Amino acid sequence: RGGKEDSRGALVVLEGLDRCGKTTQSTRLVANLEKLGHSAELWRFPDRTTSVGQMISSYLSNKSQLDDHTIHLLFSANRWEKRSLMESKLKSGITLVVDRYSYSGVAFSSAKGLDIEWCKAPEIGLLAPDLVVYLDIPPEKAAERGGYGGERYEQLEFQKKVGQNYQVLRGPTWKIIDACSPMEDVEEQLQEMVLDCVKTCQEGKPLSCLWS
Ligand code: NYM
Repeated sequence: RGGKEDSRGALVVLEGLDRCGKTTQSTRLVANLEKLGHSAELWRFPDRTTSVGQMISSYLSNKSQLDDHTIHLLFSANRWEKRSLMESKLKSGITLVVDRYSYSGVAFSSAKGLDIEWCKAPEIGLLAPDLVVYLDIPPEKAAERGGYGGERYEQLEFQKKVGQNYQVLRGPTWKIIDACSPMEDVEEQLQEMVLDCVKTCQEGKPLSCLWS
């Protein structure tokens, strides 16, 4: 263990409330990693390009109605359909920066009142991130940022519940960044955390599965 043959890319996940800056930061992070000579890709969930993703997209834009359990399982299926590609990319040395993952799945669905353990169950066996960075922003501040786009869930009261659920999910692989800091400071902190994580994965840290 730790030899060159175990070297792999890192699985880095960015989480946070809607409008916390995840998309901007994950884009910048990937560009910075590439500049430093690392191979990195930006991924996001939901991945709206697949047929499952299109059902999710239509639900989010209120074009279709689905039972809460059903949409939860579709979000999960959307991660499962990408699992093997994710594994092969990581093993080929590519670092994946993922904008939302299982924690969004659990935090948003349980905010509707679904049992948290029930929400976690279909996520068991997906690849566990090496690092989860939570961009922390008070829900009121997020709501002020240019307003919400009008998709389902983009409401203050709902986001408050999501924020509480994220707190319950926080574990040892989580790092918190104050998302109200200037954009450049967030970018710098994030990059430092990620480079550290990329190094341990290059050195052969084994891949593991959720929930661990
Ligand atoms: N969302 C996202 C969920 O409810 N469950 C999930 O598993 C994931 C990945 O979809 N409000 C919610 C969170 C967002 C919405 O995400 C769309 P984005 O990052 O705005 O495309």
